[in-house]
Amino acid sequence: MGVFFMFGIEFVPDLPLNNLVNNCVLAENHGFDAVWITDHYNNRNVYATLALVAERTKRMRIGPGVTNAYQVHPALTASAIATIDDISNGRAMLGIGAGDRTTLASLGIPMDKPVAKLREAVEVIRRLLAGERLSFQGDFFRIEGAKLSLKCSDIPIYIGAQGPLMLKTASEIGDGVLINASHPLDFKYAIPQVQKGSPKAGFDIAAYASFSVDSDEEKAKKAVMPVVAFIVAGSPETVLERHGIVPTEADTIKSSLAKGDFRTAFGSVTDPMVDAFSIYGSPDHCIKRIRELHEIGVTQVVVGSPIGPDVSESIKLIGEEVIVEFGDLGLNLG
Ligand code: F42
Repeated sequence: MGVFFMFGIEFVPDLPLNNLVNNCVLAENHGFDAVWITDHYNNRNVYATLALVAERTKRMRIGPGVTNAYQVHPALTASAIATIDDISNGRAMLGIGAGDRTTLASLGIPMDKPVAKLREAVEVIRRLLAGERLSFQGDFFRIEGAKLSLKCSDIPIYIGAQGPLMLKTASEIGDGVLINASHPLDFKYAIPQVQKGSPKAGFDIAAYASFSVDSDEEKAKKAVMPVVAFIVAGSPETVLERHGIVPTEADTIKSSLAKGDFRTAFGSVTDPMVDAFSIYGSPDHCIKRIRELHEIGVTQVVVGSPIGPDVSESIKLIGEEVIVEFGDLGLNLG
């Protein structure tokens, strides 16, 4: 069981940024410790977004959750995150993963050897961030005498991971892992995989969870159903089976989404699906779920989309009724 506990929050920069930045400030004022901004080329750029967040916040850690080494060369990632660290007075953290297979395919980038490539990328990033003049001859990256012109703090690197090999690797190369899941069963599977590697002391196991809180449980559920539909459609069969969801139910959602028939897709989301793929409901119910995760070994809960039916109100509710319940567990921002 972890000795510390953090609350993170995730935002997708898919709308004008004013609202997102205001919600980051609100989250900071309501006790959140970290903000993760998702990285997809079709949304607003993740580092431009983080620069605005850095300017307006004072305490929270901030970082991309997650970038990848297929679209961005690790030297550029090192430079970008060092810049965010500079602007934020040492509050940067870096989330990096394999990348989204569908997005990469749409850009014509094959996802070859994702684990090995990520391992190299993280080594390059760490050595550049440490101020080294780097010459590196890897299988994927060849670097001759590269050096950053700016110094930065010791930036924690988190690995986005779901697969067994990536989970194990995360604990070998990372300071933490961001696991896209919400249910204890998924962490009962994932945490032993992480432990097969070599997690250092203070290694942070983060549940990157789909979250929806409201005092009205039905409203919370309704808000999370579209997100759950996409999660079900994108989940491998092994994960569906783990939660007792039969493939045909998932197929209906998948084919409806593919046709753009959102009414059928969202209407086909069942209660067991919502329970498996989100933390939703009243603050009390969410507290219960978070405690279960903490008991299994989760040390950070990242409150992810949709957050709630009214994002700002839900942030306040989480701060006032959920985060306060975990004050006794302390905090270690490293
Ligand atoms: N993706 C994005 O594009 N943008 C985001 O903002 C984002 C956020 C995010 C947050 C948390 C999180 O957990 C994931 C997130 N992702 C985001 C998705 C992320 O980029 C990955 O797509 C996702 O984490 C899936 O990764 P995975 O751990 O399932 O790894 C994949 C690649 C996988 O198949 N892993 C297998 C495994 O067992 O872990 C490895 C299979 C494999 O390729 N093995 C190789 C082989 O050749 O067979 C051998 C190993 C090698 O590479 O050398």
